[in-house]
Amino acid sequence: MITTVATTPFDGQKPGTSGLRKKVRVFQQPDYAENFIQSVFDVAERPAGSTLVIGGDGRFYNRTVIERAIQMAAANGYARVLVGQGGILSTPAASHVIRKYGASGGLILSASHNPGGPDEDFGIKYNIANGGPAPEAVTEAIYARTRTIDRWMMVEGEAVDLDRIGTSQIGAMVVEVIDSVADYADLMEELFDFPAIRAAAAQGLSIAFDAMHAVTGPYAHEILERRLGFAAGTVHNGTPLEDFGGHHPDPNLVHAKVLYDLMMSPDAPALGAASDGDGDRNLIIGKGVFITPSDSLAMLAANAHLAPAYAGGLKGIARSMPTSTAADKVAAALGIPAWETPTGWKFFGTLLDAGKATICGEESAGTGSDHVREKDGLWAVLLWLNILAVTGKSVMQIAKEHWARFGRNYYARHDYEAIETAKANTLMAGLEASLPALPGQSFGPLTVAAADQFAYVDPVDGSESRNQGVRVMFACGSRIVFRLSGTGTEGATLRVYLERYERPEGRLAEETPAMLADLIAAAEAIAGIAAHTGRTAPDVVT
Ligand code: G16
Repeated sequence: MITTVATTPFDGQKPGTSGLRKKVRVFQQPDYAENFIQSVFDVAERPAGSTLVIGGDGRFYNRTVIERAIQMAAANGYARVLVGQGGILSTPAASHVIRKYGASGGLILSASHNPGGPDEDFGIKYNIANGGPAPEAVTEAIYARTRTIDRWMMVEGEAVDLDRIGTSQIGAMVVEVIDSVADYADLMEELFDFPAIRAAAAQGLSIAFDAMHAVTGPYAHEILERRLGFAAGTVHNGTPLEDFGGHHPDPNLVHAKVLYDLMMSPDAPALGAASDGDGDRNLIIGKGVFITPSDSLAMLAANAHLAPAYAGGLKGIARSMPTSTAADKVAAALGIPAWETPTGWKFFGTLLDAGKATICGEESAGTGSDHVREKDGLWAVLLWLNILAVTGKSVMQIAKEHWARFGRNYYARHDYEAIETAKANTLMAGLEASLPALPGQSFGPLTVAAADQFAYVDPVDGSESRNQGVRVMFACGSRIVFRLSGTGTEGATLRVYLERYERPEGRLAEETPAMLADLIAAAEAIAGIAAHTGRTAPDVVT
């Protein structure tokens, strides 16, 4: 029997860069999660007989929302729900399951790399039938619906046992609890040269993988230790915990410091890697060398042909605007298109669907390909392992050879977190107002060649996205980008992206902070970060 519950709209249910992210306490308000999910169901394209995929990263409040989402799906006419065992599905695994089983979409419960627990963060995102994040037209429609919603619907029934694989029924709807890992692990086995990696592992190729007590633990245990034969203990922090052990499941040099220190020590394995809360991000560190996400994208693209799935070549490479231009140089050398999109994986969907790009990546530690429609942390790790196994080279060798061929893009992102929103908006407005006067001005040795606010017209569907970040381009090819994050849950986060290009005959083996010092000073002079925010140093440098 369908129960209809009267409700009233909540302010601020606008999906950000990647779904609706708020504090758990916000989600715990009566009707809060229900209003959002009902709004998704009210606007989503879902023909009669549709299947819905549900899964999450295992964080606190996951199970509560999954149970409610299943009851609501039954009342809203879905024929079938596929849910990961224990409520667990990594974001890329959910994308794969949506595609493999022809679902009309999926709900992924995650706040990604944000911390978890009763006082921390939670999130809900909706992915469409191609397996990718809902595009802006859909998220706008969901948001519009949240502002007028007056009821949500559910079917009450026996709670589904999320821990037991099998099929049950709620009303007319079938609920299948599926193995969270198997489909995804099979897909990885199709893409990569598992025999070559297995052979290299047997001969001493080693990896330390930090799952950060988040969702990739079970996936990494299965793929790295069981299917590829890396030693037991290869996977660190491999049990998903509701609060990620009290840490931020954010694979960067701050939150994965233990891994970084290991990789800089004499005992380092060949590859150090980590993934985030929901398994879509990756961190790559070689013995004695950190590979920036922008460089990793470029190096993976340059060597992708070594993996069976990409042996026939790439159709194109796409990167988000703030990501360094290292990948563009690879695309040029391969004679394929390089696409520059706004921040947000959702912008890659049309390019991948249209066959215009095969590999995509972002500075925010995301890399992936057309095998799913999300970025994929373990995919990147496996492609690196495939390359190491087939070439027999070290990460350091691959990086040095890459820079010697394409030049090196020194790169860093400076984050100023939890700034008062009004102050952050004033800073950005000031920057925008200063744009027309910037070209020709000099900051130390740097002269501004052009400055603009990035806007994008999707080459496939023609949709337009404005105000995607302020770009300041210098005559020497260096660049600073300023934008406000769309994923924070507290105040505003200012991101300042700094990039300096050195040609193959230039200085390729310097320390990044020294190479970026002039750009850091210019960023302060141009944006007045200290004056606007009172901050004299970033909270996080990645
Ligand atoms: C999300 C998006 C990414 C984006 C990142 C950072 O990643 O999926 O496309 O690059 O946020 O976005 P922002 O700079 O707006 O904070 P995730 O891993 O958090 O889902």
